[in-house]
Amino acid sequence: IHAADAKLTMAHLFVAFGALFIGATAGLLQTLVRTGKFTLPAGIGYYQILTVHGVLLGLVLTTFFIIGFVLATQSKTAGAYSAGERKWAWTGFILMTVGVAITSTYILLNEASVLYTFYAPLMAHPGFYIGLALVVVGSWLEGFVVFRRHARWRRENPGERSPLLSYMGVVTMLLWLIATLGVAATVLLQFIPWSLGFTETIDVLVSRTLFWYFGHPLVYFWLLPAYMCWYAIVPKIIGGKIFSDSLARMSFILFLLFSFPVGFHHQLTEPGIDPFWKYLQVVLTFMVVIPSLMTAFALFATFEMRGRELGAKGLFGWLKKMPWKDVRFLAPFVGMLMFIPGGIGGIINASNQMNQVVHNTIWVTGHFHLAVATTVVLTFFGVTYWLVPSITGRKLTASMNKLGIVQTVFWAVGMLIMSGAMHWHGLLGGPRRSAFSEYAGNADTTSWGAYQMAQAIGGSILFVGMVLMLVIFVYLAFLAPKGEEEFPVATVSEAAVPTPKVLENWKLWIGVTCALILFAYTIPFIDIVQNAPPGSQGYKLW
Ligand code: HAS
Repeated sequence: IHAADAKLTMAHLFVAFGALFIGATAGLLQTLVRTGKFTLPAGIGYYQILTVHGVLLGLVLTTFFIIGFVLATQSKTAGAYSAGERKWAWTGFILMTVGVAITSTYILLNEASVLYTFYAPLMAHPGFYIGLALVVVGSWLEGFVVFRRHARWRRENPGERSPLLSYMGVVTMLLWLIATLGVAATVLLQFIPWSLGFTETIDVLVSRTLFWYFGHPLVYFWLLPAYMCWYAIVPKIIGGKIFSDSLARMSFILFLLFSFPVGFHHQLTEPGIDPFWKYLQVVLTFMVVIPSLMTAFALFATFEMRGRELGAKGLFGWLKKMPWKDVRFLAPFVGMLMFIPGGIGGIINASNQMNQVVHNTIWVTGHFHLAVATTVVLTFFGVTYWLVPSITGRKLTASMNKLGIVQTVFWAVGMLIMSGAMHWHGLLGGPRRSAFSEYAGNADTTSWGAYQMAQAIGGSILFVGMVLMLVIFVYLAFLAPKGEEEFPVATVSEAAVPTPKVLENWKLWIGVTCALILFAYTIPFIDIVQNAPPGSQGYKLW
């Protein structure tokens, strides 16, 4: 890709991997605290490091990595950015980085120990929210650059099918843009005035509803770049082709449509929301499972087609033909594999009755460590192995490839132990978001010890995995031998049907998305505001 675009992507990756270092160290400390055998030194608080962990890994690592990756794949497939576009992207990046610095400062000063969900009525220093708002505004600027570049490609190539990775980048950033409207609203209209003392109260339910309007699409904003790699890059690495361009685009559009009207599945136990609307959003949640099942189908088809080309026989013969020793394949593949239990856990969470059992237990923490911290993050690591050397003019050496395989094993084993223990511990009633406690000798807690220990063992293995990843990243960015590394982008199988033009009809898809949002949220939102308790912000509003 163009050297100036490569610089832009690398800047994002440096922030992302810096966040990985601090965030994962905080994660290790949390698992140690939860064993009850370790106390944090120097008056550091448990919720302080839990906030560091959630904000730096859930919001900073992901957002910076994703935008860097989207920019690189778009520059590769749609062509370099113009000088003006690049300037806007840098402005966005700087705003985001300044925002992260402000937010992190207040967390580290223990003035914002409110976790990454910053639920009201927990109140942070206004700097925490202002920093977050800057991150969001900066990311919007970068999103507009992605939209502009895609539109420019379409103008310059009328009637042609747009590059798949650029198209996917547009959907990913569109999803982010529409989702962040919710969090921007609660931060600007509720949290900032309240934390500055301009308003005395805050409407808790309005703030949580706006947060989860954002929070669920947020998890698909994390997932879609992993799917970009699975659909359009992994087939090239295994020497195959994309199973179907239209299926890939369709699944991205389905994510855009169905990511939004489902936020209530995070609020199933909350009073103040009519059960009918919870029911409706649960049904819609099952709709958003469909594009993941389509993805699983397309990937099996890709692997099988390639396997058969190489002479594989039988249902699973393809397994023997995959390039297991190539970390660029292995890491995302392990990610896919872990998404099978991760996705099943999600379906359990979304089922109203079962949600009553697992909600607010550490089972949920186990679920998202499989989904985001394994599926998504291992795929991002898999991308790093070729992306960094490819855009910095270096080579992924055989020894780094081997170290990458060791890294993948450490990450997968650590996560399986930690997350497996979290699932069981949760079913035994272990709460999430909580430091060690014996709950005044409550009998239930006696069975938790082994699971807490297993989480600390898993967490320690993961810590080694994190260190290995950082060593590899730094080596690939600065020390690897100069050379040319492939930027793998697959072509579409000749057997695939042509892509229908309607998939590029943005007005239509944005229109349907807005209609679904209005349908799922208008009446419950009016209800929430109308029923706000006397004295709250919402009450005055009505
Ligand atoms: Fe979730 C809570 C429901 C997916 C992340 N989720 C969370 C939280 C996070 C999170 C961070 O309904 C906690 C938020 C908080 O702090 O409170 N989740 C779902 C559902 C899905 C789902 C239905 N979640 C994700 C993804 C995440 C993520 C993806 C991050 C990236 N989740 C919930 C619910 C809650 C929740 C409730 C609230 C719980 C509560 O009470 O608080 C679905 O999208 C899952 C669909 C996925 C599948 C799997 C498809 C499999 C594929 C792999 C193919 C493999 C191959 C290899 C080809 C059905 C695509 C095969 C090879 C072989 C050899 C076999």
